[in-house]
Parts: sequence; structure tokens; C-alpha cells
Amino acid sequence: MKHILEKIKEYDTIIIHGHIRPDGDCLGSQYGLMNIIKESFPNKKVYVTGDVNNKLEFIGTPTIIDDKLFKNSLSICVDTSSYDRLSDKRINLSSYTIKIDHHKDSDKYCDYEYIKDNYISTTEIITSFYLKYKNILKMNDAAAMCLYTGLITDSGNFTYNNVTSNTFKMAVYLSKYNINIPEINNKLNKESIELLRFKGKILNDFKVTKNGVAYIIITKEDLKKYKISEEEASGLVYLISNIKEIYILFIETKEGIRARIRSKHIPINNLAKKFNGGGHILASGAILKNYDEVKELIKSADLLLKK
Ligand SMILES: [Mn+2]
Repeated sequence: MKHILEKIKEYDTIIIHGHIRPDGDCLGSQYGLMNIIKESFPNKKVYVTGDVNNKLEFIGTPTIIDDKLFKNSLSICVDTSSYDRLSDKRINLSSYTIKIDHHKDSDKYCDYEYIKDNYISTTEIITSFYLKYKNILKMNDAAAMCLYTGLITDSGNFTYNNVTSNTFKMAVYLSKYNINIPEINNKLNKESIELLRFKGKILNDFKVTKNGVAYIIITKEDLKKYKISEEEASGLVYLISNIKEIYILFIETKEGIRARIRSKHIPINNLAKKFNGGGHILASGAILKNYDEVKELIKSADLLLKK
């Protein structure tokens, strides 16, 4: 951690990268860290680069920055386990690269990597980093709001596996700042009529296998018909979470059929790996080439539950 602080001190330009389809933890980490660095070192130039998530624009809206800004800069990649998942991949243009992440099986692609896979969110790591060096670093309300948002989104409001006393400690600390907790919740939970109707469709159409894998397949036509974005639809895997042990959402995307695999107790990361995917023990994903692979994945998941 000391090394990260030293590198932040050393560089005048710092660029913060995140992953494709950024979530609350990704953007919360990007903007949380940006605000801490700006508040602590007002003369440094700090940029957030990468993809936008319209629903989370209250955290911040990244823009793709110019190539020339990378000259003599430090790139920090947050919440992004592999180079492929980076939304802005130009880290080779920077002089030095650091990764801060909480994913298991994080691939090495930076000069220095700080990985804590027992932390619920990357914002938990960044908050801990701040607290460790709070004699040097400064927090502000904006940073606290961003970091808190990552904490609640990646932890399912403090209900998931890997929520620890440290997670709560960080939440207690961040809540001392002027952040509007009900308002963050309102913004995260806001939904359109279309989305609500689409949820109805999922609840009607999901299937359950013999041994108890609940799954739903969402096609491109479904998205079009209900006027739902891929992003919104893929976030709905939780809708079928309370029926059975393993639950999967399949969604047709440009890259292929994306599978979001979730489990309550049985590890499913190896199942995802079998299909060239990966992720956490109880929350993994893969991109499938066709519906034969979809069938195969469902069958493999079903076998995991066979008594
Ligand atoms: Mn995360």
C-alpha cells in the first residue's frame, strides 16, 4: 500500500481506469480515488477514463481522454481483474501502472498490483488505503459518497458473502461525511415503467431444471420489445435468486450469449471457467458462442446440484 501512495506522490498526472459495463463499485472507486487525490494534492491532474453508466451518472460520467495526456503519467486500474475487461486499454501509454482490485483470479497486467480478494468491494480497499494514510491523504464529501455507493452495490446492501466487520467499519467511517444515504438508494433503485414490465416477463418465463437450477434466457428481440438496455437486463439476475441454489441469467449480446451465474453456497467459478469465463466463487460469468453451449452450461450446473 505504501508503494501506491509513493507512486501517487511521484506523478503529476494520474489516470484512473475501470472496467467495461462499469458498476457502482467500479465508478465509485474511480471517482472516490480521484476525489481523494484531488483533495490531497490540488496541483495534480487526475482523470477518470472509460465507459459511462447512465444510471450511475450521479457518481460521475467518464470521458475518453486524449492520448497525449498519458505522457509521463501514472495509470491506476480499479476493480478490473483482466486486461481484456479494461474499458480504456491504453495503459501502455503511461509510465507506470497500478492495479487495485478485489477479484479472485485477477490476471497480472500492471507493474504493481494490490489485490485483496477478501474485500467486498474495491471501494472498501480504497477506503482502507485512505484510513491507513489519513495523516497525508484527505477525504471529502464527494469521495465519501462515491466510496459508500460502491460499498452498498457490491455487497447487496451488506448481505453478501465476504461482508466483514471491516466492511461495516468503512461504512461507519464514510457515513460521518455529508452523504445523503436515502437519496443514493433512491437513485440506485429508480426504475422505468418498461423495466418494471420487463421484470414481470422474467418472473413469468424463468425455468427450473430437474435438480433445481433456475434460469432465464433474454434475447435481443426481448430487449427491443421491452425497450430495455443490455445493461439493465443483465442486472436482473437477482430476480430469480430466492427460489433455488443456483440461478443463471443468459442474455444475447454483441460478443455472444452472456451467462451470469450465481449460487448461494456451491462454488460455481470452476463451472464458469469450463466455459472460458471466471469470477467470484458464488458470482461468475462467461460468454457463450451459441445455444448448444447454453444447454451444456445448464446441464453442467444441474449436475452440480445432483444428490
Ligand atoms: Mn467490484
